Amino acid sequence: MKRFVIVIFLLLILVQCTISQTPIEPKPAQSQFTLINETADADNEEESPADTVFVIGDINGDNITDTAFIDPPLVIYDSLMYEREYIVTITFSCNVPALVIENSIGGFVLDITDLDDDGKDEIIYVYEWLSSCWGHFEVQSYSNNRWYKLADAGVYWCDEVGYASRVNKISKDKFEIIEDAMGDDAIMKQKKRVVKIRK
Ligand SMILES: [Ca+2]
Ligand SMILES: [Ca+2]
Repeated sequence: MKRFVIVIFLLLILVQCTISQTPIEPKPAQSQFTLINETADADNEEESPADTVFVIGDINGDNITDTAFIDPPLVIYDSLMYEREYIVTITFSCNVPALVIENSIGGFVLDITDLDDDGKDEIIYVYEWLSSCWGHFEVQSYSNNRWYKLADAGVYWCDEVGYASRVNKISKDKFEIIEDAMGDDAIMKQKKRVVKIRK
């Protein structure tokens, strides 16, 4: 009888050990989103600082040269996983809010002069594009704690563009912007346009 009790006891220990070593299957994760956001550089080669960091002028009027940083674009997919939108965010080394550019896969920032004599330099954002020789850029100004798009212009960037020379101050509240356009005779022309600054 004593031997039988010992055997039963050992069997119970064996069963307990077997149960404790049985792996617990993890529960499958459930998706909570119909839209998926991700940055676009996941599959791309790593960008160099020259592609994402830009020394610009003094955009906040503290007499210190500022730097702009372009983050990888945010890609927004719809529920069918089609790319619906790209959004670029530009941050700055100084205490200035980020500049958000919609419908852009990326680009670069250039410093231009202070167009309206408020002690803060304006900047140019040049849109990168997927194909074709046509692109565009826009003039942005920081004032009253926000960014203002003052103007934009189309350019034929298969030729040398010279962006900064395309924005020229005329007076305290006006500047001239030069853009490229195809004329009726299919010859490329440059057109000048006067922009009045309104903020
Ligand atoms: Ca500054
Ligand atoms: Ca200014």
